[in-house]
Amino acid sequence: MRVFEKVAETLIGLGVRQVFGVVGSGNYDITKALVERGATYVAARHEGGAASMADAFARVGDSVPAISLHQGCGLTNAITGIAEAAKSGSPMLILTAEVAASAIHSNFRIEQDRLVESVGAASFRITRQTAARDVALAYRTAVTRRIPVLVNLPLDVQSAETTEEFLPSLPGLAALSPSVAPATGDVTRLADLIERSERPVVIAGRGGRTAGPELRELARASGALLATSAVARGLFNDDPFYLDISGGFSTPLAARSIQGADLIISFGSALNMWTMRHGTLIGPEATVVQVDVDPLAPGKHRPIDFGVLGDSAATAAAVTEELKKRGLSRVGYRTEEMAEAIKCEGRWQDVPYEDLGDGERIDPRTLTIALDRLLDKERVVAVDSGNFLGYPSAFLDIPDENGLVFSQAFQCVGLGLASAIGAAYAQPDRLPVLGTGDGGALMASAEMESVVRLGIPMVVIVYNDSAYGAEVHHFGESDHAMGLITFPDTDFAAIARGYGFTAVTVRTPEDLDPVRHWLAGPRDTPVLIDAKTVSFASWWLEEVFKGH
Ligand SMILES: Cc1ncc(C[n+]2csc(CCOP(=O)(O)OP(=O)(O)O)c2C)c(N)n1
Ligand SMILES: [Mg+2]
Repeated sequence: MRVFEKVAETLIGLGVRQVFGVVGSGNYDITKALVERGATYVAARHEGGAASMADAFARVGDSVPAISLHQGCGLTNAITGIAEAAKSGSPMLILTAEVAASAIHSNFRIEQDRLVESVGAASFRITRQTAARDVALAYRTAVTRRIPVLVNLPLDVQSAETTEEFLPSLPGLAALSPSVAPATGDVTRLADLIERSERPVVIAGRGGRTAGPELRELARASGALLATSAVARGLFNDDPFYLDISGGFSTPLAARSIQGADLIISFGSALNMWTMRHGTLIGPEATVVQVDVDPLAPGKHRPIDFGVLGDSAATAAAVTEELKKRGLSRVGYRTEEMAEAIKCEGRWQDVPYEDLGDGERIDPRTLTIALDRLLDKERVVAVDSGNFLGYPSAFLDIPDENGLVFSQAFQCVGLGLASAIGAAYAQPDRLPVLGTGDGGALMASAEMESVVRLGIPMVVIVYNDSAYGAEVHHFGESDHAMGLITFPDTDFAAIARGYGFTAVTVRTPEDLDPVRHWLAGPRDTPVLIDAKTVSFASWWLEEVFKGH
C-alpha cells in the first residue's frame, strides 16, 4: 500500500466523509483515494471557495470536513477562508501536497506551516513510517482545539510504499469533546447569583448550541429570558421568552431587555463587541457570568464578574438541579407582559419602519421581509459581509441553530457564496439561501459555476447598491464622489443567466413574481435575485462605527 492510500484509509476510518478542493498534480492521488473509499468530493473553482465551503460544513454539518489542495499556490489561495475558520472555531482538515524536502528550489516551495499558523491554524506533516498516526493526531487536534489543521503531504512521502499497520481505533467525535463538569463551588455560586437576581438573561453562543434543552430548562427554573449570539441564532425558537439575537442585530425590544437585566449568564459565547454591542447591552447593575469549556475564554473580551469552567449542557443541568433542590420557583423576567411583547415585537419583521423604496430601488427591509414570507421555512441561510449584512441575518427566520451560517469572525467580504454551497451539503434537506452584497458577489463569482454544475437549488439574493456600501457610509457622502468605492451598476441577472441560473431583476416587491414561479418548481436551476437596493447606512453598521 502507498502512503497516500494509507492516509485516505485513515481519514475514512476517522469519519471524514466530505471533501472540497481544487485538484492539481500534488493532490490528485489523495483526492482520488478518498473518493474511492466513499468520500463525497466537491470541486470548487477557487481554493478560497473550497475553504469556505468546508468552514460552513463544519458549522452546520455532522462530520469533520477536509479540503484538498495543490502544494504552495493551492494553499495561499485558500488562506483567507482558513483564517475565518480559525477565528470562528471550525474544525477541519487541510490536506495539502508539499514539495519534497530535497526539492529546495521548487517554484512551489513556501513555508506552508508558518503560513497557516499565522492565521491561527495548526500544522502537521506525515512521514512514511507514521502517516496514519500523524493524520489521526491532526484530526484529534482539529476536533479538540476546534481549529483548522494543515496536514502536509510531502510528494515523495505520499508516493512511497508503507507497511504501517496502525489503523487507529479512535474515539468518535462525541468522545473527543467530553463533557466538562463544573466545580461544585461554582455551581453553588451561580445558583446563589440566580437566586438573588430578579431579571436574569441567559445568552448562548456557538459553544451553547449543543445545550438547547438544558439551557431552556435552566431559564425556566431561573425566571430568565433567553438570547443567542448571531452564530447560535435559532437555538431557542418557539420558546416564548426567546429574545433572538443579542448584539448589533438585537431588536429594540431585545436590546432594552438585555440592558435591563441584573444578571447575564453566557454559555459558550465570547461576549465580544458584536454580541454585547461594545458593552452597551450590559446595564450598570448587571452581574456578568461566563461559562465556557475553554479556560482562556472568560474575561477575554470584557470584564466579567465570574467565570465558570464547564461545558454548557453539564453546567446548565447542574445549576438547574441545584435550584430545584432549593425549591426555587418564580416568574423573574418571564412575565406575561414580556411574553406578549416578544410575540408582538420580538422579530425584526414586526418592527415598524419607513419604506424608502422609490420604484427604481427597493428598500432592503421590504425585500427581505417579502422573501421571508415566500421562501421555504426549512432553509439554511449563509451571509456575506457588508452594509447589507443585517437584513438576511436578522430579517429571515431560520428553523434552528443549524440554519444560519454567519461567517463574520474575519469580517471578510466574499466568503458568502462558497459558505452557502458548504451549507447546502451539510443540510441537504433545506433550501440554501445566500445574502450577499454586489461587492461580495463579484469577489466570489467563480463559484456561481459550482452552484449550477452541482445542481444546488440555491436562492442567491444580491443586495445591489452598486457600491461598497459599508465604506460609502463609513466615509460619508463626500469621499465616495471620488469613485473609489462606488461603481457603475452591474447586471447580475445577466451574469447569472450566463452561468445557467434563473435570474430576476428586482426594483419593487411586485418584481418578485418570478421567484414565486421558481419556488413552485421544478427548481432545476438555482435562482439569483439582482435587487437594486436603496443605499443607507444600516443600523448595525452605525454601531460598528461607534466602536471604531
Ligand atoms: C476581503 C475584504 N476586503 C475589503 C473589506 C472592506 N470592506 C468591508 S465592507 C466592504 C464593501 C462590501 O460591498 P458589498 O458586498 O457591495 O456590500 P455593501 O457594503 O455594499 O452592502 C468592503 C470593501 C473587507 N471587509 N474584506
Ligand atoms: Mg454594495
